[in-house]
Amino acid sequence: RVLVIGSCGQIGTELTQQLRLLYGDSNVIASDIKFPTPHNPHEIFEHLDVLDNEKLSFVIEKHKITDVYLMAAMLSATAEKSPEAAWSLNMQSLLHVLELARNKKIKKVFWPSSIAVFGPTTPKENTPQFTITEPTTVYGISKLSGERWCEYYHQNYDVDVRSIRYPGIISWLTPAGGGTTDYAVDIYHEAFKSSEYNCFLSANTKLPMMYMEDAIKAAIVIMQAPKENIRVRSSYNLSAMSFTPTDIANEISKYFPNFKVTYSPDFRQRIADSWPSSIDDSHARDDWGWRHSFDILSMSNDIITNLKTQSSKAS
Ligand code: VAH
Repeated sequence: RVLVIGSCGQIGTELTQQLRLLYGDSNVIASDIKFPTPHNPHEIFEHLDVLDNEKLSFVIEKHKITDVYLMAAMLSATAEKSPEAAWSLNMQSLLHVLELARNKKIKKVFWPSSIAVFGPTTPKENTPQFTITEPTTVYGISKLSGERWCEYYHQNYDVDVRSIRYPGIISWLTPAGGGTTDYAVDIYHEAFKSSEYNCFLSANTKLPMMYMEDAIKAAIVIMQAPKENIRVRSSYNLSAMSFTPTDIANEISKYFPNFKVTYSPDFRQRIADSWPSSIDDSHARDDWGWRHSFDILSMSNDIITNLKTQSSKAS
C-alpha cells in the first residue's frame, strides 16, 4: 500500500490521483495537515501532521503501508520568512520516515529534493550531477541536508530511498505554494482573469522547469525502477526545459494577444539568481530511463486547453 504525505500540495494532489489510477483507490492512502478540497477528493484520507511521529506510525501500521511518497515541505520563498519552521518541517519529516524505513516498518521512500541545493558558486549552465552545492536559501540548505541523510541511510542501513532534484514545476490544476517559480503557474491563471500580470522575477530570469505531468511520471518511474539501477542515492538531477518569464509571456500572447506582462522583481529574485539556468540530467536518463514529454509549447497548449475547459464548466 502507498501513503502520500502532503497529498493536498502542488505535486501531492496530482501524484495521488495518478497513483490511484495505477494501484487502485484502496491501495493509495492520502494524508495532509490540510483537509481535502474539491481539488483533491481523496478516497482514503488520513489527517496527518507529518511531525506527529506517533500518528505517522499509527497510519503506517493501520494501512499496512509499504511505500511512502513524502511530499510535505515548506518551499523556498516561504522558508526564507520562517527558517526554523522550514528546517523543522523539511528535516524532521524526512528523518521520521527514514527511521521507519530503517526499522523495516516501510519498504521504499520517495523524497523530492530540488535544484535549490545548488548555489551561486555552482556552474550555472548544464549543471552537472556531481558539483559544488553551496545553497544560500533555507529551503536549499534543508534539501541539501536531506540528500545527505538519504545517502547516509542507504549506505549504512540499506534504506531504499529514492530522490529527484526537481526544477520549477508548472501545474494548472493545483496552485503553487510559496515557491520562487510560482510565477510560471500564476501567469496562466492571470491570463484568464485579467489582461495583465505583474511578474515578481525579471524578464530574463532563466530557470530549469518541468510540467507537472512529467514531474509525476518521474516520481513513479524512479520508484518502479529495479533497486540496482538507482546508482545515485543522494538525489538525481532532473529537467525538461529552461525558460524565462519572457518566453512564457510570448507563449501566452499566442492565445491572448492583448495579454501584458510587467516585471517587478522582489526578494525572490535573489533566490532565483542563486539557482542554475539549465541542468544536466544524463544520470537519470542513463540509470532509470528518464525521458521528459513536455516542452514549453506542448505544456502551454495543455494548460490553456485545460483552463479553458475549467472556465467554461465554471460559467
Ligand atoms: C520553489 N517550486 O520554487 C520550488 C522549487 C526549484 C523550485 O524547489 O521553491
